Amino acid sequence: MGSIQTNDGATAGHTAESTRKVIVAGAQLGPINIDTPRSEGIRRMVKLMDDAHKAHAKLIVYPEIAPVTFFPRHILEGEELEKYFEREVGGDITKSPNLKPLFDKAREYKMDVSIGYAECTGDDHVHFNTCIYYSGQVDKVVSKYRKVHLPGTFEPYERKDATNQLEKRYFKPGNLGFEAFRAPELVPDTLTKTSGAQPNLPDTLGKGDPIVGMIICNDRRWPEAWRVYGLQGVELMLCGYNTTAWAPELLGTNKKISTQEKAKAEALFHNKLSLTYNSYANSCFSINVAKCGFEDGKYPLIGGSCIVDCDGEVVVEASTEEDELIVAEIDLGMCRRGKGKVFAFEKHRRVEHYGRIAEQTGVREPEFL
Ligand code: CDV
Repeated sequence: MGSIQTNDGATAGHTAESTRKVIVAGAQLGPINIDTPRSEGIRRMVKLMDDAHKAHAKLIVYPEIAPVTFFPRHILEGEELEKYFEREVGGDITKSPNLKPLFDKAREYKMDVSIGYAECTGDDHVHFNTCIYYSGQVDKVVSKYRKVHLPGTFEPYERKDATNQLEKRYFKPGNLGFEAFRAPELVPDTLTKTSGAQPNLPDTLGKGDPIVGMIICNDRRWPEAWRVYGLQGVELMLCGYNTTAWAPELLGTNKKISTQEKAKAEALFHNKLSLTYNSYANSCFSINVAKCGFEDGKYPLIGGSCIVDCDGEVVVEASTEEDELIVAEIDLGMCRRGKGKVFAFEKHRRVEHYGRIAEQTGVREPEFL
């Protein structure tokens, strides 16, 4: 446990004049079993944060529902279910007793943190699959995202030994949309309101504080989610995931993926395909972080945590299915090329032909001949 992968100290897309370089980290977690105490999960996460601090990272990203086992595979109710959810204290998740040790450390290190957790809201007790962005630079939670695309089923599968994915049962679909936000002071020398600068002018594009977006696991397979962020000029996408490596009921099966080994290879391929293509098509970097390995010795989750650059190339990738830190120095200034040329949306998009994307949910085939 506890290895570190870096991009060999090389700057991904270094340009001498750019001031938008920052060292970032993804904290891949190995399996967390159903009987693993929450405090143990948090201890391992703090250890990875210590390593990220030593590597001079200013941002660390953790997986979906990070500190506990991926409980939506189990049929749970009452206290057995509620115990997996986090609650804000006085409207502040950094004070939740479970997560506080992690945020206390982030405050000490002045490190930005994105972390996924199961959220139970204050008054109305609604459940969401959530992540937040805490800025260690200014000691404040600056954004929250609630997973929009919930995979799986409401009812468990009939076959008793099938692996369930009961996210539709345990969570409401996210109600916060895909709102990009700026990460304060993550890179130096940015334009801000107080300097009197206006965004969206030719000479101020890409010069404010970094524009960040968050998605959770299954969301990464939906180009619509990425494009909504792309339209807000996103430079850095963050994505935590728990992706099963073998679940024929959930994912379907055929000859090509008839064994666990082949199914896992395909799951890893689709993971990378989604992350690399959508990073390229929206000219943004992405930090993508797994919880992985065999939870409870029998539920396989893929690894493949990676940092992808804005040309869709993998900069650094995890090599284990255990706790492992991936680290890269990225240059957000690199995003300008794609945003200004091939994916200059304002020059090339044809929204008059895109109506169906927002008006229609399912498929409607053409009339038969
Ligand atoms: N936690 C997830 O959202 N998992 C899904 C399922 C389909 C494996 C995923 O897209 O990875």
